[in-house]
Amino acid sequence: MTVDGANPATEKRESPRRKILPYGDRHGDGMVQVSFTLELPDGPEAEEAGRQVMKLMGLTDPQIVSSEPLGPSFTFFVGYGKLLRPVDLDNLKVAKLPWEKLDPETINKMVRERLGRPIIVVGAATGTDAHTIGLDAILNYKGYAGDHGLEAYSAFRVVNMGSQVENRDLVAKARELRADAVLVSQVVTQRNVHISNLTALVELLEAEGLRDDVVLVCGGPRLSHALAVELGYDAGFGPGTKPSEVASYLVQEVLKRKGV
Ligand code: B12
Repeated sequence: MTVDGANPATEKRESPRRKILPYGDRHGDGMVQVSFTLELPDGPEAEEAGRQVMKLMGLTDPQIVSSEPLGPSFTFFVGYGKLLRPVDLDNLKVAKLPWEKLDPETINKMVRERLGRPIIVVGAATGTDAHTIGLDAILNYKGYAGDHGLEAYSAFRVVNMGSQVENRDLVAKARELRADAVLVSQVVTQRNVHISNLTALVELLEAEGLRDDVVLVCGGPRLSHALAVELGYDAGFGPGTKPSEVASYLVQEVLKRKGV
């Protein structure tokens, strides 16, 4: 039997639908691992509540395999359960990013030959956000996961303002340097603070008449291109982003806007 209940021996289809279940230790077993915290002291009641959480997630045969007290009134759980509703691969809508991945030599050459000066990039982690590692991974020479940051390219002049930068200071710096691109990092997302910070920046750039002069990019572990566009950004980059992906996007977008 296949995961959608069809018996391949007796049923023939012109083009079978491609469906998939999570893999635990054999094809189609649907096993998943989840982890979460409940605001309950560790004990039998918390464990039963944990199993209920997993049932509410649509998992069958929920098992709590680890429960660890987090102080006197919270418990952290790890559970295993089965997901029996498959993902229909033929119905997936996959957002394709509207830019192409380029290698660093091509990026440097394009900017040298078509713009004749480096692209000016100003970056910051804004608001109260003190996380700099993600922004540095994209901007600093050293880069991330063996991929050099924008500072390593002759195509970019990078000003990294660091963390806890006020939106007004970032906008002032972008104006002073006549930046081509503004890059913002938002890592903390508690109470949707990233949404309010990012929205306030767009509003400020618009109020200052600068929004159309810069390519506006945001990034962070809970950001996506779709969310960024919804918030009024030109592009957004999520977890695991490599600097060369950002470099590829920036060079294509800046050169397109300059018409060169
Ligand atoms: C290191 C760290 C810290 C360090 C930061 C040091 C530093 N200089 O950055 C310190 C100790 C200071 C810290 C403090 C806090 N932290 Co902290 N921290 C982390 C930790 C462990 C790692 C983050 C990290 O560096 N990841 C590695 C980088 C490379 O990944 P990244 O940030 O996702 O960046 C990549 C992409 O997202 C993207 N990207 C990111 N930014 C940008 C920007 C652009 C323009 C682009 C294109 C791409 C891009 O590209 C990067 C490379 O791929 C995470 C937990 C975790 N494992 O993720 C918690 C975490 C982020 N912290 C958290 C919290 C809550 C805090 C504090 C509020 C704790 C507290 N109560 O004081 C404070 C915040 C203080 C503040 N005012 O901001 C939470 C955030 C929860 C949430 N959803 O909001 C996390 C998730 C921990 C947790 N599970 O609770 N933290």
